[in-house]
Amino acid sequence: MSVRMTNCGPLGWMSDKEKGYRYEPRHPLTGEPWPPIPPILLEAWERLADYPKPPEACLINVYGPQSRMGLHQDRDEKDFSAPIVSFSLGADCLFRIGGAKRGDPTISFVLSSGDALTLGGESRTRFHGVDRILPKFAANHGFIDLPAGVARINLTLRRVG
Ligand SMILES: O=C(O)CCC(=O)C(=O)O
Ligand SMILES: [Mn+2]
Repeated sequence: MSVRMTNCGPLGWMSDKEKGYRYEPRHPLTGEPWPPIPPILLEAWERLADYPKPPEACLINVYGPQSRMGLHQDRDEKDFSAPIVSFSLGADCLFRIGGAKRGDPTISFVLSSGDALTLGGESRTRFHGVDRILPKFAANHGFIDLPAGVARINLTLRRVG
């Protein structure tokens, strides 16, 4: 996978050969609980999610300049009534979103650092992905100081259900 992942929050999304994709309360290597979700993200969820309970997971996707994420649906959560709230940091990317079926028409648009995107209601299970990181700011993302080799970070707040 070209995107590296980690988590914060009570549950973290992970995968291994034995059990596949799932949410787990602990880091698979350290056995430690994931760190808490930063208060600023919980506050953003309260403003954007229109959902009465706090997020249970924050998946952190770490993109290099060449990383991409294929078209997929987020379906490992039981509770589709809660939205997924996504935040972008660092380099711009070309984000693609379609319909409920893989073959449905898609549109693409740029997500920039500081953008928030909510997938809720009938859009909760739309196919979506990241076509590519845009070269502008991919190597030098200006005001945001990311580690070497990291172009973009995406944070998604989720209810697992
Ligand atoms: O990086 C993004 O903007 C999308 C991430 C995503 O779709 C996911 O983590 O399921
Ligand atoms: Mn997704």
